[in-house]
Amino acid sequence: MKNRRNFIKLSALGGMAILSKTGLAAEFPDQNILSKTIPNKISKPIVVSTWKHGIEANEVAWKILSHGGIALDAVEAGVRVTESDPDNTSVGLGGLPDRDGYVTLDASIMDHENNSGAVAFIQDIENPISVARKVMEETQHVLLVGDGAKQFALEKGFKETDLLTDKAKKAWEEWKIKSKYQPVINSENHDTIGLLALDEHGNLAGACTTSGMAYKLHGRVGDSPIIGAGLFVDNEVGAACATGVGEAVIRIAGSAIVVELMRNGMSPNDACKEAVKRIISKHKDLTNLQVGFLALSKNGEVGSYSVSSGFNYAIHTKNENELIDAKYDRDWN
Ligand code: SD4
Repeated sequence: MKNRRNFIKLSALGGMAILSKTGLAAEFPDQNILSKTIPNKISKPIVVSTWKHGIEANEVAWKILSHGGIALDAVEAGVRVTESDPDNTSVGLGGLPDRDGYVTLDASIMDHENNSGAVAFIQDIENPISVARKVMEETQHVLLVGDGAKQFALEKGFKETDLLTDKAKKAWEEWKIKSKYQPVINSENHDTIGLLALDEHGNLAGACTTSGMAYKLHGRVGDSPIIGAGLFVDNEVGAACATGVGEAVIRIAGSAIVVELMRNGMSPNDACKEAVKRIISKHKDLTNLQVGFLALSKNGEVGSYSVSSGFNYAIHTKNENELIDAKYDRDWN
């Protein structure tokens, strides 16, 4: 994974960054690091999202937010860009399949009134986030899975699309030779997009969508469609999303915990760090374990933390849309 991502490595300092109350790093001699530090208070609107593909998603979300649009529309429109990108092998169309060759997608969405919708293990639908929104707005349910989710989508006018691109199929065929058809949980393919927005009206929303762990067992569902695990929004406090090994996130109710810690007074950064520490404390074997949390508070403060180095996120404010390296607990090596 670290080879695929061209992030600016903070080296050993990344895990030890100490921020003062003004958000300025207290003990970094390196000016590049200082210039990458996020100020604590950022005026709304603001949008943040996981990984490098978040830059493009943010652009679309920002167009909505900067014209007075609502956070819910922004988060849906933002992640649809990633879902519809055939070159992105970890979300939506072009996602790497499960070990049997099926592309199965998970997605969830939440608005500022705690309304939530999700789909899991859905196939042949390019934009599961929009299906999740329909579940939220047009049913009494929160989560639809598998064939039922697909049937619902088709009834709502979504069209059936073959999501397995030639590129993804080729990668799967190569994987089958090397892997002896074993499902692997490794450090690859952790590229879910989670996107959180605070609109001009002061309301939060979030969206999370993924093709999940590549070459997973058929039927496996990760954290992304589980409200409170891959995504959580509480308009009184803040929003959080997760990326990485979904099983580890589910075990600690990751995103709900981050929001709850923020409710109890922690900054988004400290809350993400505490959730990461909790994951680390619950896992004896940290080999290849990556989980990253991203959080946005009600007042527009952003924080992030990951188990291992390599996680980054995109943040769009009035000034710019830039990629930031998350702080982390340990280096891959
Ligand atoms: C999952 N959390 O299905 C997702 C994978 C992921 O970035 O985050 N990719 O476990």
